[in-house]
Amino acid sequence: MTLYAVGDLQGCLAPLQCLLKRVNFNPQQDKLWLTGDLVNRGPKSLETLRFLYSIRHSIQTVLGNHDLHLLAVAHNRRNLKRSDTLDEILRAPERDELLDWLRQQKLLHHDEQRGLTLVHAGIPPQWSLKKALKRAAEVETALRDDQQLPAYLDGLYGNEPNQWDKKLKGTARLRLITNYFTRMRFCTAEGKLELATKENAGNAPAGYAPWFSHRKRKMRGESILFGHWAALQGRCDEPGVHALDTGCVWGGAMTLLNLDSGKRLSCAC
Ligand SMILES: [Mn+2]
Repeated sequence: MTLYAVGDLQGCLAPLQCLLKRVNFNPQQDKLWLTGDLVNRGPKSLETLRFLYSIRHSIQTVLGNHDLHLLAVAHNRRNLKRSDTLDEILRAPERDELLDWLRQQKLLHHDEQRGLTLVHAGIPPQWSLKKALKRAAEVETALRDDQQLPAYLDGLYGNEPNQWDKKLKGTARLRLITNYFTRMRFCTAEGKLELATKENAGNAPAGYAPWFSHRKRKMRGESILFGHWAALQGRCDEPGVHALDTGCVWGGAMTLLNLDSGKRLSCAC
């Protein structure tokens, strides 16, 4: 059994299949982790989701902002944007099966045995692993609950509140937790978010730094796999923190990390 992790797919199926072929991926034996943003912007969102669903027992994914956007559109809480490539999923005969599977997925996955944590965007510096898992579970519960889901998806969009306060309640609380795990790039040491800047780690807005670079970050030293931040081009100097989004959908490449050997492979997009 070999464990692999791959960065954001965004509906790019051919480079994923190129990578899996190159490592001889065997769904009966091997395991694939995905950093989320499985769909949108790319050419094959439906086929990508179908393929992942077909090997669902061999994969572990977390949800990214684009996956949550798909759920918001599918549940009629949001309209499609012009750049979205999600309509083929919405029209698919098995859309309910695919979308039900998607909403069962986590925001944060931790493998105790391997000491590895998987997340789409990042984990804010002020949270320990224990806190982060607890906060992620609040959102995961809302996603799975038919009663809570519409209000959660309605409240999903927006950049405020931008700073954690344990007294936060309801949709504002869930929105901020979601923004940390699925949209964060830059923040302060206390976890105040700046969501407008998408450039590389060297171009931090004044007073902010990449989430993984804060010296007093609670999870420092623990291994984290993340995607979302294409401008990093897979580079992250922080020990144990692995950036896997190499901007496939933007003309870059897709990156696969073999977690047993530490080797990276990429296929062009
Ligand atoms: Mn993303």
